[in-house]
Amino acid sequence: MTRPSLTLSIAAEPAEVGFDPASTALVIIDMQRDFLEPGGFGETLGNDVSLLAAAVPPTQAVLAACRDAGLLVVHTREGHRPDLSDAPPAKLERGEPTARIGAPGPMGRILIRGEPGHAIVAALAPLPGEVVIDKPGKGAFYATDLGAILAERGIATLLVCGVTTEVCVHTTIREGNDRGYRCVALADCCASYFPEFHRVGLAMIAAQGGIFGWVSASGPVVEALRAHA
Ligand code: C5J
Repeated sequence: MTRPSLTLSIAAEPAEVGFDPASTALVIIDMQRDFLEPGGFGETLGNDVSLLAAAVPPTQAVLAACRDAGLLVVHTREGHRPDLSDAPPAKLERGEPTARIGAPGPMGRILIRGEPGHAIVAALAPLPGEVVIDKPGKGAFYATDLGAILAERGIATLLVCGVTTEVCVHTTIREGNDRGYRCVALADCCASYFPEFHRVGLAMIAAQGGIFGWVSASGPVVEALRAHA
């Protein structure tokens, strides 16, 4: 049975955007300990990981509202197989040898699936049954079954949260846009180690009439879903 379509409207840049909860997925990109907590991949690259913390509470609010409204929830994790067979040399050879992907760290081997650092932070932990996509690249579509899962559920719109704005969030929105999805970045639910990159990264999405998406925020999504409940 097909569900009736319902268009909710939210304020966004460059213009208001509509979405039907039945064909919308919340996609939370790489909210992993390796990026948000000290001792992980982000810190080994020389970053101040505390800069990402601000995105967690608004993402929690959107996640709760989406769960209550029955939206498809997708979590992604960047990481590699323990034997590194899915990690190209060009990705592995960057950084200090003692702090590269696969090297031991305080939260286990850096960016390796199954290690403590690879897990999603406790505040945003997936519920049993939610989709978790393990991705070897920056984009969530590359070398994953995300596209097949979204197609099977008839998804047309992606509400995108996560870290970092200009790397994995941007790459995923670009990939999604090229595949025909309406992609909406939720600004306060995204973060970067470089506040300027966060600001400019979001501006790039919405510029030129929304060249590859829209930018909104947690508040409008939560309000729209709560009003519809
Ligand atoms: C990075 C990501 N920044 N999740 N990964 O390497 O954005």
